[in-house]
Amino acid sequence: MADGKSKSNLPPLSLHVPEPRFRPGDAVDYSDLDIPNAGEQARPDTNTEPKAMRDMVYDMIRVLDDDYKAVGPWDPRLDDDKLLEMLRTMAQVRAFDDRLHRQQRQGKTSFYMKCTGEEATSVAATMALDKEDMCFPSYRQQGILFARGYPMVEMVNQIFSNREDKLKGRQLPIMYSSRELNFFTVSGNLTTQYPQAVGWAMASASKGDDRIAAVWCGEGSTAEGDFHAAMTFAAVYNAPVIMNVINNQWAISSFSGFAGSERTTFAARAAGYGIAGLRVDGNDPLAVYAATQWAAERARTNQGPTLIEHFTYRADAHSTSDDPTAYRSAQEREEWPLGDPIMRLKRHLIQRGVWSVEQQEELDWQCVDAVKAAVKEAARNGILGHGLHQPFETMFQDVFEEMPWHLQEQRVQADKERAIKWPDAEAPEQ
Ligand SMILES: Cc1ncc(C[n+]2csc(CCOP(=O)(O)OP(=O)(O)O)c2C)c(N)n1
Ligand SMILES: [Mg+2]
Repeated sequence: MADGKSKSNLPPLSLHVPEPRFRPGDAVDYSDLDIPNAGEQARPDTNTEPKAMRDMVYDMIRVLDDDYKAVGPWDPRLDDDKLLEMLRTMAQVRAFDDRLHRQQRQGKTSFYMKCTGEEATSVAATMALDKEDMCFPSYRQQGILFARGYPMVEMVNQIFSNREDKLKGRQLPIMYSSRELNFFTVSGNLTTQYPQAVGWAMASASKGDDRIAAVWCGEGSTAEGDFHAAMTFAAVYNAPVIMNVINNQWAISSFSGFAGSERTTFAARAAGYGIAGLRVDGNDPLAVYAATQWAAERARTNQGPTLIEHFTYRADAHSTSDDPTAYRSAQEREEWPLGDPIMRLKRHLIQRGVWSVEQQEELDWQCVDAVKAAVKEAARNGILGHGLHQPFETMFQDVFEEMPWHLQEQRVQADKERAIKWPDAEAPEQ
């Protein structure tokens, strides 16, 4: 065909370019989404061979039914206190997201990312792990820090890149890090955390330790080579790791079809590598908890890794730099058939008789007040553009034990340019 002459009477080849089903203004109809009834999924033993549980990668584990009752073998049977802690933590994450998003709009920080609608996939998952287990998050798992009790004021200091920012202004806002809480530094380079988590888990196993790793990435990120390299290592070495894929349907303005969702599920990637795979209703906090608990027990008993696809929906914009009204139908959020994780857990607790609409209202106000207080306290340490940031010279410190020549050169050049631009600024310490 290269010479213009067809070699056969076959039709010309054609390329398939995925196209999302709904665009701005379109009516949304999710009736063909395959959503099984809650409680109908069998719960295999945690030592089951991956090939004996292959159906699970096409199914969906669900615990909360349409009446918000917990049903079936995956019900983790948590007590009221644990469920209330889960609800409070998710509500606090949402209140934090809403307020910090507004701080960006007010110019106090350059950037923010919400996890609205996806709170269960980090909060409930983390609650099913041990505090000693190592978490390798992407940028939308702030819920891990909340579940592990990280102070909100530290998060806001980082978001404001102020003089109390523990990361010294070297990370994009929201790219937190906490060694104490076993929360690996968030990287903006998608999916780098996957091979790192698997390598960490392999090291833990090779040392004969008892800690496992958990890693998160978005469905779009599964198209990265790092995802597949990590899967290979996890499978080959039977690494004690839980690999979470948060399928929130969108990767900024690219829909999940560009990462392969038109062909199969993300959980089905597990089958190809011969590891255990679970597909979970990501807006059902009890299902997320139960699946993580299952995978953690599997990893801890040397049965190897598990890939968990959390089927959910990114209810808000990708980040403060994004405007989803330009590329998707606003009806998607309203029509999303799996509801909202906080609302579902709230209803569950109400039907259990341990919670009420009034108590929820009070909780929501408490969460708002707590964030307000944290923001106020952090703002005293500086906000964007107010000059209360880390000293300039810290930019070149801490990476190398001895500063290499090229950084020394860059530092000298930066000092010169700084003296021209801000002649009144104090000279940096050498
Ligand atoms: C290696 C790399 N490629 C591209 C980007 C730009 N980028 C940032 S977020 C994003 C979308 C990721 O989508 P997904 O993995 O589904 O996660 P979500 O944002 O939905 O949580 C892209 C393409 C990046 N940060 N790193
Ligand atoms: Mg996504």
